[in-house]
Amino acid sequence: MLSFEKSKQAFKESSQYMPGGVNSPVRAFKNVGGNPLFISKGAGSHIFDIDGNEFIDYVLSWGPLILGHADSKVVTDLQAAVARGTSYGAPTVLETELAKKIQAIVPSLEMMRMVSSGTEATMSAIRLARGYTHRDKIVKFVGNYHGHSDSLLVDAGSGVATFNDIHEAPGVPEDLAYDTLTVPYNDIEGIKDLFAAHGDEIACVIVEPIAGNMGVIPGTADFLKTLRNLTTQAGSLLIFDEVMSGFRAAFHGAQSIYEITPDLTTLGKVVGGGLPVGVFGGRKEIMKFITPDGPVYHAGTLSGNPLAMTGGISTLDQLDDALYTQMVTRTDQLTTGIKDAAAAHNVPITVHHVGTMWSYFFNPGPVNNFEDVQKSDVDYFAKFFKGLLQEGIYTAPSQFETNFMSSKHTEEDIDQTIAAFNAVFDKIEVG
Ligand code: HOZ
Repeated sequence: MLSFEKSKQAFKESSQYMPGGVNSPVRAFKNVGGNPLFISKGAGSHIFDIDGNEFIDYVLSWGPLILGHADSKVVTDLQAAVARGTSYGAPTVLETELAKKIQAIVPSLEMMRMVSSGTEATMSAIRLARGYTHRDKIVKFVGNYHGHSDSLLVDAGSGVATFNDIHEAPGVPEDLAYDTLTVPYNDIEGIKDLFAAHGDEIACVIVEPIAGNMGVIPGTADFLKTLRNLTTQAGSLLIFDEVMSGFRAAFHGAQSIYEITPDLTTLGKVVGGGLPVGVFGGRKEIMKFITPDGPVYHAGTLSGNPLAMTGGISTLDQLDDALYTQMVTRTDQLTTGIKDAAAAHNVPITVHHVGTMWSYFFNPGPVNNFEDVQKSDVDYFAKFFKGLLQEGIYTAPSQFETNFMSSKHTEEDIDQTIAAFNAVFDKIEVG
């Protein structure tokens, strides 16, 4: 048995200073057994905790680390950047350099703004959509998560789904929640009905085209096309939240898979290479509504921070189609191995993967929306998660999150992970 004694002590101490002992709730492991590991370092596909345990890491900082931990070029570039100063509060050419790279990969971002988190990106995109259309209502989908700003916490996935009743959002003014309309994910008739009733009041529809905050659930092509058509007809904006799926579902994002051009896109995670970065951008005429060109306010002391820009540039510089082929092949191998292991042990499972994103539900499926995810056996998930930890595998500590693959995961890592799944299925019986 691995010992987590030092992590336990560290958690006891951190709990005196931070609610739940953490700075972001899912990290607390509360729903899977309540003792998070405190990490001392990461290297490639592996992380190490303060007890000296080593794990193959599929959380990868919740997505950003597509090149694994402490990639040598990213580290060298950051070391050089930090020596030139950490922040200036004035423009640098690094911001334009990163913007050009992003635009080359995701061309629908004709103009963009850099921010410091995915939450800021989605919050700012929503304000822009409201300012541009002069409408207040927004539409989101049940179990999609777009960060923790007030308007977007309604019926949200991720930590909200992990710990709370998603229909409750204490602290969010009722008047604000009133303007957020929700529909089940992948529900074509539901969104058509909503537009029939409220189309001319809707500023925007925001959607995770590949949902990743209730496990991985791809939007169907018909569903996403319907969103494009309805928003165009109603004069509303379509926002693709690609904070998670950007550079992950495919090199050029989920929008390249579906061949749909949203009006606005939000990015985060990979775009900062492990530093705090978010981006919102899209059609030039809409982005021109942002201050100082236009009337919709947006600002940030650390927006476009030189270290954050360097992390993003250094990461995007190293991505190419060949690397994606390698990562997607490994993801295919792993998810096939997990399905086979579950089948050999008669465990009902649904495994989803898109590009470098993957997750599994202890649920015979199909899993197409939040209601389906809720049918999963979360008690077995919690036991299974702890079993995997004992086998040296670090996965997302919630049924409502996604696992990731990095360029540093090796065939050996994959084989070891599949062996671990088999070992845990041997030890922990379902039901
Ligand atoms: N909301 C993030 C995953 N969807 C979790 C962030 C974190 O805890 O670091």
